Amino acid sequence: MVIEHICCLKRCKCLWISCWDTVWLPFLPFPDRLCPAPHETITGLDLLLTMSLLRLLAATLKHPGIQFLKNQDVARKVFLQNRLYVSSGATEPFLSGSNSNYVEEMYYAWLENPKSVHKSWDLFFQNGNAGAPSGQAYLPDHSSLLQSHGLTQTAYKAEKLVEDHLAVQSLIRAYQIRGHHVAQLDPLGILDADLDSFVPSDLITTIDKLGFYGLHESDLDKVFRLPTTTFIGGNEATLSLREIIKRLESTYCQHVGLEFMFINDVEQCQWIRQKFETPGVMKFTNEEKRTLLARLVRSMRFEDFLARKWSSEKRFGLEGCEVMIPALKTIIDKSSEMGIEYVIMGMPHRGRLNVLANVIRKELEQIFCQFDPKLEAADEGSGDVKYHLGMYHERINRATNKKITLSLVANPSHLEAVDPVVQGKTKAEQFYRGDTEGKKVMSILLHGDAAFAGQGVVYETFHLSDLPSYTTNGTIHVVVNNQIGFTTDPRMARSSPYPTDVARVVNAPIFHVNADDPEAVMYVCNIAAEWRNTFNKDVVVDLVCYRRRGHNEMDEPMFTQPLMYKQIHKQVPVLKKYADKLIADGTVTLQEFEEEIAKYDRICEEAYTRSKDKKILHIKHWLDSPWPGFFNLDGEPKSMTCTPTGIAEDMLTHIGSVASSVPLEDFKIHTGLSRILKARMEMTKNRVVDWALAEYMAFGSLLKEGIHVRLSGQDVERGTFSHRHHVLHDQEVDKRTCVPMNHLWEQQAPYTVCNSSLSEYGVLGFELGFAMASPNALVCWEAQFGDFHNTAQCIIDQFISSGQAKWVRHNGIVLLLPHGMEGMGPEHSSARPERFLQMSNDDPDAYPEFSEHFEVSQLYECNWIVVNCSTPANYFHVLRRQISLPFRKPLIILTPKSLLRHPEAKSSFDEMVSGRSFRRVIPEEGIAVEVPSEVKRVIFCTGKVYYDLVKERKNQDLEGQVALTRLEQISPFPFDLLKEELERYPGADLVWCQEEHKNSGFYDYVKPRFRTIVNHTRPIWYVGREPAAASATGNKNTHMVSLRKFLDTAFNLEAFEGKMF
Ligand SMILES: Cc1ncc(C[n+]2csc(CCOP(=O)(O)OP(=O)(O)O)c2C)c(N)n1
Ligand SMILES: [Mg+2]
Repeated sequence: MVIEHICCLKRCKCLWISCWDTVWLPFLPFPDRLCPAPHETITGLDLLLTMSLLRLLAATLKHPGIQFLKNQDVARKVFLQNRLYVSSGATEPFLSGSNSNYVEEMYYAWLENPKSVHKSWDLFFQNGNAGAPSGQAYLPDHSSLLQSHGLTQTAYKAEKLVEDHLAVQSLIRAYQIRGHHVAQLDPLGILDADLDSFVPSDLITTIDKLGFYGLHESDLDKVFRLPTTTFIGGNEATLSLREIIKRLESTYCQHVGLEFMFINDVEQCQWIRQKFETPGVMKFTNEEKRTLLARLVRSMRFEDFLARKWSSEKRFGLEGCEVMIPALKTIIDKSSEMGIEYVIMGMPHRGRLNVLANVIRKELEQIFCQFDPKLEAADEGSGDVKYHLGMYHERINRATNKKITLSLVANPSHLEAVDPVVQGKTKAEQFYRGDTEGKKVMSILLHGDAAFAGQGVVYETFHLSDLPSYTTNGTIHVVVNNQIGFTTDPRMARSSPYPTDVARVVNAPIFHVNADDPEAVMYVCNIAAEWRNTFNKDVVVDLVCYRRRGHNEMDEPMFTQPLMYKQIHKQVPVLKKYADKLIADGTVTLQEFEEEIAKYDRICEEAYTRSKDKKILHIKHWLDSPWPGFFNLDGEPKSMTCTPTGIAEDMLTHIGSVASSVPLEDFKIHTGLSRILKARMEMTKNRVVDWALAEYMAFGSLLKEGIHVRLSGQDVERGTFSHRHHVLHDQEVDKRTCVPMNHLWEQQAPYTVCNSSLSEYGVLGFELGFAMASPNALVCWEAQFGDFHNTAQCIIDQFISSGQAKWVRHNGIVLLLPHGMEGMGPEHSSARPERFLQMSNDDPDAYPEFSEHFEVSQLYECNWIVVNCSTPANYFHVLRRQISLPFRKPLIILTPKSLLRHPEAKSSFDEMVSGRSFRRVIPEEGIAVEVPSEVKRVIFCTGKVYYDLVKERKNQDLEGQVALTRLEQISPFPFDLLKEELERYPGADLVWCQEEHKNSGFYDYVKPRFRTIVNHTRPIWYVGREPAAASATGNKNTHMVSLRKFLDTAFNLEAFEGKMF
């Protein structure tokens, strides 16, 4: 289409553009002022507007025939120079100023083919080229245009034609946007999947709706040109309105409901439209249909088998959504075909056993034996219920004959909590394979409808999906949308139309599909897999289904959903429906179908028989992330020793100098940072480190050993307290950064430091998942302030604290939790150490035996390690110890704030060199130890308060009478070292001093353990703040007064005289 003519028609209030294909496109509504008089020339600003609208129209229409003519050779401009630039706007009025581009384009087109422009232009250019005088080249040709028709009639017809085309375009768009609202998604046919029975007025559900568009029944057989934004025509460029509506209905309003028009990327929208609109796309070969039927047989008969054998056992069956099994298998097949080698899955309870059996292909007897209540657990730990355990399996994908690894991540009951964990593990697996685009490793997350809509961590996880250091390059989400959550109706469970609306925030397409149409489900799953592979973005498949039984098999659903369940009881199972269809169309015979069923039933029966021989349950066989070579063949640590964590001095010096420099040339850093780097250099020269430098040295030395280090959390790159500066920013080149840690050694592991989204639950879960993938990485998550970790409490309680006990899975994640009472208010003071300590599994009352490897074996027995270091050197060692240990344990480090810059909180290289290691306890090293019998009081403390105590003791001149002993490792409790300390001062008061309130901090944890050491013969007095509801005061003065008060008590040697304990 070449836009060839603009004219202003008499009193039409609009501008017309005539096109060679005779479609006349009006610009409506045009305000009067743009068309003030008949045939009046539009000039100046009006014309400018007109022309820009013209271009906008052309761009919007994107008709394949639209040509934006490019400037060609200069010689061709001669005419225009003569005509346009020499002639005045007054003499050739319509050629004035700003429409010259348009006319120019027209002219080029005319030069190439005079017939490509309107007759009037042809005449005009001919006259112009022939040298017509200024102002006379243009002869208005309305006469020829209007010759055969009267003006009114022509205009009317043209207007109608244009309006009808626009109406059809709008209609197509309406289906693309809102067709899903009327799609037949609910297999029960009783609930609207979007929770709204309202039918959008712009969908042609009845013939009278045509009126919405100014169309009429009589227009149904008129033929319309299809816009480029639809593929319903296939190879045809035009279709009758009747056919258009039919095809739109079949694409958008049958068993698939597509939500994608909110996606900002036109190419992605076009891709989806093409995949679903192209006529005949949803066709399957007989072979594919038979495979689908066989998969449905397995899915259905597996549940039937369990129901028959263990009718009163909870299993959270899949009945009502059996299609989920072929759906997952289709996604995996397609992904494998496109190069995926490893699929990591996370899912809730519903249908989990079926997934284990029929997707991951766990041996059936291993599943069945779990129903035996007498089965003993071979592994230590508490274990978990069968529908929480994880799985890892390598096998050949039958559809593609390629190797595939499948892992189902173990999870707690806490719905959706596993989502970020799966993402973190997926990211790590991609990272270690160098799979930067996610072409080899991918994740699939399954969700229940109520949980997907209700749990905030779903949103947090979606927000990680496109962040460079967190993206897994697209996740396929599958929702088992059984339209109920336990007993709760979706109308009471969410405010969004669909349970999947959360995915819209990341522009993920959402494919709703009626789960009773297995072929539609398969089609959608194939497209979801292709989408991920094409765009590396998330996609949601919403399986709209039902739940045949109660929430679990013991539950009576009729109590609360009587009508729904009446319908469900009448519902023909999907397998029967599909089998009947395939038998009816001759794809399979009844006999073949029955044989398929009998074959699978036999498989189940045989496995059941074998399962009875199993006497012992090995939870290890349910490990989702094995670490080959890390443990011995029995899955035990290879030793019970820990290599020393000190390193050679030249390494310290080297790391110190890199940490003080800018490894890139012409890189201008901030002057304030230059000062910091200079100070680091000074420290290195003086053989001392502060907190940040100690951390640098720990990370840097591990990198040299080939250990990947990842530090993630809010603002970790600079450090909340502006102390770290691991990413340098060029002050003159935008976005130019440098990470000196990655310039330490020629051969080193990569260092990842990444500011995260403002999420704790999501990001901590992610890092836990990352740490799961390999034991040879130090994965650290830092809270902005320790106080905020409780928004990730679920990850801490359900995974970090108890993960190993439940799933025999080690994890060495490090939590860095800034902690310290510094008058910063109730939410910037406490990492709540009491909570971590309360969850520590060491027995306060059991006095341990001190074996040769007590320190390491105590660590092996514990569920996590809680430390509160008071020196940079100790922080350095404890980070390195994480990797030196022959096993992995989560490490909770309470990190300082003011100590980051405290002049006393520095360590000498001497404390970090080879031979030195982490000190669980730092005993008194001053004059008090010289004559211990003179010591009247031993104050045990941990962390920052030590520095307050040292200062106060000096002020009060009590250095000979009061000993200060620091607990650096709080849990597991260093019984052995503290016993020595207590025995060193037999006549002294024993005091626990903490800056936290009495009902928080460490006191409740240490008190019973101290008492166990002294066999309850000596009291442990408490010195610290009073009990309080909030973890800290918001009032600076109150803070200082309470500090003063407890310091006074700490050094009042009579404070506890005569007191009972
Ligand atoms: C965070 C959390 N809150 C509450 C529960 C208790 N609970 C278990 S299943 C369930 C309903 C889940 O509904 P839905 O997500 O639709 O899954 P369905 O059981 O229908 O497959 C609830 C509330 C839970 N497991 N986790
Ligand atoms: Mg549900």
